[in-house]
Amino acid sequence: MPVSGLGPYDDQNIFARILRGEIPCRRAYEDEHALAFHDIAPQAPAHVLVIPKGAYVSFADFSATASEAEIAGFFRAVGRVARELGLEQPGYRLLANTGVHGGQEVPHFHVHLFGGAGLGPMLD
Ligand code: DGP
Repeated sequence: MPVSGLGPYDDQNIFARILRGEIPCRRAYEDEHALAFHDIAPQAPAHVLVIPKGAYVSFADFSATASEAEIAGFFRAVGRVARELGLEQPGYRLLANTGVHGGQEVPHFHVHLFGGAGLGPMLD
C-alpha cells in the first residue's frame, strides 16, 4: 500500500461504519461504487463527502490499487452528486485530504464537495 502515514485499513473507522449502516448519515446519493452524505460539520452551505464502497485508506491507496471500474465509477458518482445537488452552476470545490501531511482525519478515502456559495481562493 502507498505510504500515507495512516497505516493499514481499519474496518472500524467511522466511514466504514456508516457504509455498513451502523452509524446514521444524511445520505445525498448512493450507487454501486459510491456513497455520498452531508458532512457532520459543514464548512460551506453545501458540504458533502463522497466515499467509495471499497476499503481504501486514502486517495494514494485508491488511485494505486482500485480497479479501473471502481475509479471511473467513483469519479462519475462525484460529478453526479454535484449535478444533482445543483452545484454545477456557478461551480464547486473538490478536496481530498491525503495522509498525515494532508490533514486526513478519517482513514477511508473521501472527497469533500463544497459549494452553495463563492468559496474564494484556496490559499490566501
Ligand atoms: P478529513 O479531515 O478529510 O478526514 O475529513 C473528515 C470529515 O468527516 C470532516 O469534515 C468531518 C466529517 N465527519 C467525521 N465524522 C463524521 C460522521 O460521523 N458523520 C459525518 N456525516 N461526517 C463526519
